[in-house]
Amino acid sequence: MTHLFATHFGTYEVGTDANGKRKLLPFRHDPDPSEMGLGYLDLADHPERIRAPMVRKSWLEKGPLAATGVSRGREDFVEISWDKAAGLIAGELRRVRELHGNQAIFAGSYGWASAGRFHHAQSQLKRLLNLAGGFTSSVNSYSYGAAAVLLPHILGPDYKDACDTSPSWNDISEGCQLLVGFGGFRLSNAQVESGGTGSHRAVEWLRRCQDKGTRIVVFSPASSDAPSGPSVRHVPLRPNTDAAVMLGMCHTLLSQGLFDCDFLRRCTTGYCDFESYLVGEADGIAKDAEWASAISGVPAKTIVEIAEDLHDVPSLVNVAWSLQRARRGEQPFWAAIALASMAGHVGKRGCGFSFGLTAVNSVGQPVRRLKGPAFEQGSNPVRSFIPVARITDLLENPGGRIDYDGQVLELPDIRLVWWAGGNPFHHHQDLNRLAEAFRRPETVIVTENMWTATAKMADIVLPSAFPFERDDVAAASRENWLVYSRRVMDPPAGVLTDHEAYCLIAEELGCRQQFDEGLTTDDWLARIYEGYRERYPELPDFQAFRVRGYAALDEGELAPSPANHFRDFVRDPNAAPLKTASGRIEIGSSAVRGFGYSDIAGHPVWLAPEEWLGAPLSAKHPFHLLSPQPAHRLHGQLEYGPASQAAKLDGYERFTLSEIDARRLTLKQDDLCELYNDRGRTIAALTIDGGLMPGVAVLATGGWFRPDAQGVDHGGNPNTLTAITPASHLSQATAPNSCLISIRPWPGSAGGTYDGNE
Ligand SMILES: Nc1nc2c(c(=O)[nH]1)N[C@H]1C(S)=C(S)[C@@H](COP(=O)(O)OP(=O)(O)OC[C@H]3O[C@@H](n4cnc5c(=O)[nH]c(N)nc54)[C@H](O)[C@@H]3O)O[C@H]1N2
Ligand SMILES: Nc1nc2c(c(=O)[nH]1)N[C@H]1C(S)=C(S)[C@@H](COP(=O)(O)OP(=O)(O)OC[C@H]3O[C@@H](n4cnc5c(=O)[nH]c(N)nc54)[C@H](O)[C@@H]3O)O[C@H]1N2
Ligand SMILES: [Mo]
Repeated sequence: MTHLFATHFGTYEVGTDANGKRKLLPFRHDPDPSEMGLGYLDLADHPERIRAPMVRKSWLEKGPLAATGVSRGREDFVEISWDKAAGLIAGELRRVRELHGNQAIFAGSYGWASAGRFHHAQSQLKRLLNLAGGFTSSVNSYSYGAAAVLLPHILGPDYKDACDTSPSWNDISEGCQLLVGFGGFRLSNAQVESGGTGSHRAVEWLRRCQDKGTRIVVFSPASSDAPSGPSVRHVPLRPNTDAAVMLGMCHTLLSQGLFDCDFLRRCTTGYCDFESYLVGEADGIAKDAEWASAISGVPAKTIVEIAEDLHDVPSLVNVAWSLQRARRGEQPFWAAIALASMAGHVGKRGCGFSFGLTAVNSVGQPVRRLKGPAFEQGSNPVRSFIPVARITDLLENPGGRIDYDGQVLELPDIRLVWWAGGNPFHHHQDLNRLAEAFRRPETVIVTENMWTATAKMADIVLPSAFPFERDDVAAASRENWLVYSRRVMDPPAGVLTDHEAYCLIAEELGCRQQFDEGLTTDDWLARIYEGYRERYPELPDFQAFRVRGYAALDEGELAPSPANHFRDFVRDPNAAPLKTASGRIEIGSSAVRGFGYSDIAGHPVWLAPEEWLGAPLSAKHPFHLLSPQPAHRLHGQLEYGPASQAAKLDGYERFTLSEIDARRLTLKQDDLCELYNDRGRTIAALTIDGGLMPGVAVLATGGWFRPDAQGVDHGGNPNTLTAITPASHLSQATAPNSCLISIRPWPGSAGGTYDGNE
């Protein structure tokens, strides 16, 4: 019997060390296991662990109304019993419902939680709250929120998930000779898969493509986004200017007559308007390679060369998700679709366009995807919702209105917030502003396993068991693995699983029977697994699965039918139309144009963001900050794990700058620096990166927000600096990658300041 533990960063085997203590080992069937999780068990007795239900002192003493306001996040907590906690929460839910209605409860509760279908934190919370009359929810993700709203208009709702456009790695390795990656391939990202995996293969596939002769071009401000290898070319460019480069390439193809007229006519709509824009019919500006070069810093000659190549050989344009996590983030995705359509290889094996290769493990994996049941949430009678990244707007502006995808959403008046399985004080932008907004509702409840910055902002904190303290069935909806994740140890006394905690609250609310249906955890796991078996009868029965520890569809084989999404469509667009308004790829969309938003047009365009290296604000804040995913942890999770701690300097996060900028600022390797702008200040230690473009600073996400009494964050969280401004009025998506900052030495380290005027 293999004793396995499933996480978002892969599957681990449970063994023992020389002292007989439990430890995690790489899963023997995983060719490229992640080291990230090896120290996970160490967190079980970490001092930041929450060990009992806790209530903020004045909330307990004075009640929610008198306690609302400035002291949330700045006050002590009092330990209470589970019975007391369940009573307080049930009472508070009843009070808010009766006085303000269920839409006054916000439980969008965005976040990655843990792998495991049954103990999925959001599903547990939403099932409970649906039984209690519902809540205001959120839609879309931080990962590809702009794409999720744009792509249904351009490619149809089947492609709402950005990753679903990608050809399979197998097809790419066989059919594609040139892979052009805007945003490159940050290989540490491929360690992760939502729901877990048994087999990390993305990096191996990328290498296999190179071995088969696929040339790779990477456009990125950082050379570290380019994989190594002789056939790789790195082209640096200013952040947020990719759409301009792509437009310059489209113009090149147009002016040289290298575009595929037949494809554009048969398979796309709206090209004529786009062409008028390219040649500058209305504004007199040709979007040619010279124009794109002035914006992006990429030599015009390079833009022309690569455009010609994209046409001349079977090619694939891949865009990293990070590019749409920016102001006007829809544009690089839309422009890539236009570019690939002009180049004329869409629908050919392994060619065309794709989004997010190596963003997570699954994109492009040639495997059958396991579509199985989740823990049922029930249905939510409340209709009000926000696009997920509008949380600050929601709390700041009750009764306000926001545009979203052709609709106008009214923001309800939120009195109670409940978060479980997510960490908005990690993931959301402009954390100082979020902290103010979080002081407005009457009650904040957080279910967490550690004292995250979000838990500290709560009134009631429920301690949650770690995933290695419970049994579960884990599966990712884009992978082919099911893992029986077996408890490694018991949770501390005083800590319950989310399900056990909500059973107590359901009891108080009088809906216990509907909540747990009288089933044990084992019953639930069997029920979930049997749901998979109904769809995939070849899976072993539950007992056999439990004993073996895992099951995989077509283990070790390629998927029976290679995914080539656009082949049938391209062959005969009338017989196999896309589910867009026109049935075609919409290079121009009359729906998007019809919304009339100021920050998105009816076809791909380049619109300068407010914060980028060409903006007036760059005279004051001369560095463009990028905040990619952390290589040694999953967002804020595992922050106290050994891998994340080892990557720091004396507990401080590291950020990177180019050699030129370090010299200008008279800073040395390891100097502590203050990164700041009008929104906040954070401290991080300098790493000089010879491959980074001057003018760009990189600070990964996930450092825990730890503001001192002056409001200076010592956790190195980039979201102290980023803005809540959305990608556009269309998507209202998050846009942290459009952020200008200044940098100066933090007292204690030598060095001058650089104000941008050399
Ligand atoms: N600046 C900037 N910000 C970003 C991004 C960026 O690129 N730049 N990227 C964004 C993206 S793409 C994402 S997806 C988000 C990620 O943001 P989040 O998903 O919010 O980050 P996590 O740290 O994974 O938060 C999950 C939390 O759930 C808790 N948890 C785990 N298991 C359980 C459980 O069983 N029960 C309960 N109750 N809690 C549990 C963990 O302890 C953790 O605190 O960040 C976004 N933020
Ligand atoms: N180890 C680890 N892996 C993860 C995660 C994690 O927390 N840890 N999180 C997972 C999640 S939730 C997600 S959504 C994915 C995200 O996957 P991505 O969105 O692809 O990842 P990022 O790391 O945000 O950005 C990738 C690269 O984009 C480049 N970049 C940023 N802005 C620009 C730009 O304007 N132009 C160009 N050309 N390049 C730019 C940066 O240099 C960066 O290295 O990662 C997943 N993988
Ligand atoms: Mo994400």
